[in-house]
Amino acid sequence: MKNDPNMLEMDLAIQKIKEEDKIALICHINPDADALGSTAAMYLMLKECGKDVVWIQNDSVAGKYDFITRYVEKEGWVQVEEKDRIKGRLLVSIDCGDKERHGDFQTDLCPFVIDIDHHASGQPFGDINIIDPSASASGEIVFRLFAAWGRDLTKEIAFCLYSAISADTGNFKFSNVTKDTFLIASKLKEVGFDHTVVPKILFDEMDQKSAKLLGYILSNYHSEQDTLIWISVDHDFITKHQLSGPDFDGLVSYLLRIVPHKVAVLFREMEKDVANLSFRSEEDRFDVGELASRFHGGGHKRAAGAVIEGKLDQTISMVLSEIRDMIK
Ligand SMILES: [Mn+2]
Repeated sequence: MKNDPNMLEMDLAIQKIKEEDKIALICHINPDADALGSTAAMYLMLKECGKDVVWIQNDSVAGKYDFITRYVEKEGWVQVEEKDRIKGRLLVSIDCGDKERHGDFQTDLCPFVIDIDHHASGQPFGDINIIDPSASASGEIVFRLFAAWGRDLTKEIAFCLYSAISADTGNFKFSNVTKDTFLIASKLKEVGFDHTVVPKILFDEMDQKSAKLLGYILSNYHSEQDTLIWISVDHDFITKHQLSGPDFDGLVSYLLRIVPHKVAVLFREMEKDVANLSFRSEEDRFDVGELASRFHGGGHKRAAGAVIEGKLDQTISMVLSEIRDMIK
C-alpha cells in the first residue's frame, strides 16, 4: 500500500481518540452508504475501545440502509436538539466535504473536531484534518486509520467498511478504484462476512414505489445534444405520489445508462420552490463536483448534489445553461 500522506494527522487523531472518553460522531445529511458505513465502523470500533460514543442524527436515513445502521444500538443515536448529550465531546466528522454538510448541527458545540473525508472540493474544518481525495471512499481512510492504530477488525466493522467502499465505487466499477481499494477490500474480506448482500441492497434491489418512479423518469426525460440528459419532478407530483427523498435514491444513475449521454441531472422539488439536484457524469472532464460547488453543493467529479431555492423552472434553466457551457 502507498505511503499515507496523512500519517502525521492519523497519529494525532489516534492520540486524541485514545485520550477522550466522550466522543460524538456525525456524517453528512442525506447520508449514503459510504457516510453510514464509515461512521458505523467508527462507532463500533470506539465501542470496542469502551468509549462513551453517540452518533448525531442530523437527517433521516433511508430504510434500505438498515443493513448498516442495525449495528448501532438505539441509545447510540442522539438528536441534533439534544445538545446536552453532545456538548463538549470530541467530534469525529466523516465524509463531510464541509461543515455545512452537518445540516442543522452546530459544529462549534464540540471543542475539538477530527475531520475525515475524501471530497476534493471540500473545505477542511477540523482541528485535525485527514483528507485524501485519492481515496475512493471515506471507508478506505477509516480502514487505514484503524490499521495505523493497530486495531483488529470485527466482522461487523469489516462489513460496514466494505459497504462504504462498495457504495462509493459503484461496487468497484468507477474510475476512483485503485489497487489500494482492492487491497483493502481483500483485507476486509479476510475478516469474513457475506459480501454478496452489499451490491444486492445498494445497487440491485428497489421497492415498488421507486420502480414506478423510475418508470416515470425513464419515460419523461429530456435529452440535449446526445450529451446531457435530465428530468425534473415537481412538488405537485411529489405530493400526489407521496414521495420522499429516499425514494429517489440512485435513480439518477439510470439516466446515464442511456447512451451516448455523458451528464445526467435529476431535479426534485421536495419542498415548494426548493430543488434538490443530483448530478452524474460519465467522464472526468465533465466535473459535476465543480459544477455543484457553483450552487453551494458538492461531491465528486462524477457524482454530486446541490440544493437550490427558487422557482423550479428558473432553477432548471439556470443550471442547464451552466451545463451547456460545460459540455460544448
Ligand atoms: Mn464518500
